Amino acid sequence: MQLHVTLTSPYARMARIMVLEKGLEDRVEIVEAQTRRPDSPYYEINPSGRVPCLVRDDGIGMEESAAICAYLDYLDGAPTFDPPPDEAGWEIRRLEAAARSMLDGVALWGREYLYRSENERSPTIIAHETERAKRMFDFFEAEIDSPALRGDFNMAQMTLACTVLLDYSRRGFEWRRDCPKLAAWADEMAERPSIEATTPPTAA
Ligand SMILES: N[C@@H](CCC(=O)N[C@@H](CS)C(=O)NCC(=O)O)C(=O)O
Repeated sequence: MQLHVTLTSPYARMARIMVLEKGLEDRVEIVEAQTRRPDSPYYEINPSGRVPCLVRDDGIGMEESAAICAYLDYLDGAPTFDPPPDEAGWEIRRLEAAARSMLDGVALWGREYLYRSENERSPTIIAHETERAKRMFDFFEAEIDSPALRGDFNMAQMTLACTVLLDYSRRGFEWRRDCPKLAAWADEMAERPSIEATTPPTAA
């Protein structure tokens, strides 16, 4: 199988983390895709142009980090990341959904800085996403002692870690002082081998 990624994408990072968590390094080749380029050969593999995209052993490509993580988790027939349909499982799903919602916002916000020159940036989008991010960092500061975020590693933790461990310095955004519990949690998460091994080479 081939997993197409960029090393800076937090969504692709989740799929890369899952490969490591499930010990699939021998079965899944990591391939760096050329995204956001006119006529990139990657568009033949994934017409949306987004990463991650998993080209399975049957040759079929599938995108979307959550779907790829679930697929990889089920490959060995012994999934460990699928939350049970009980109170604890719904708590994991609730917090995963909130973290993904937060990530969707900060990813959009980051693109204003990564792909647009200063005179092209939208102050309206930046202001909206900055406020959303502030609310979501405060939300997770309040939720961080939930058993779903403190227990066995799961999709809520993976999604939140890939979100808060982005580099916010380019945007001049400092959240650690106001969210000390979340900051300590993020520091612990950063030491997990699968998370450490997938640290982006540059700011994302
Ligand atoms: N919902 C998708 C989001 C994937 C996504 O937005 N990936 C970005 C990188 S962070 C991308 O590939 N962008 C390239 C493009 O938009 O052309 C997922 O969870 O996989």
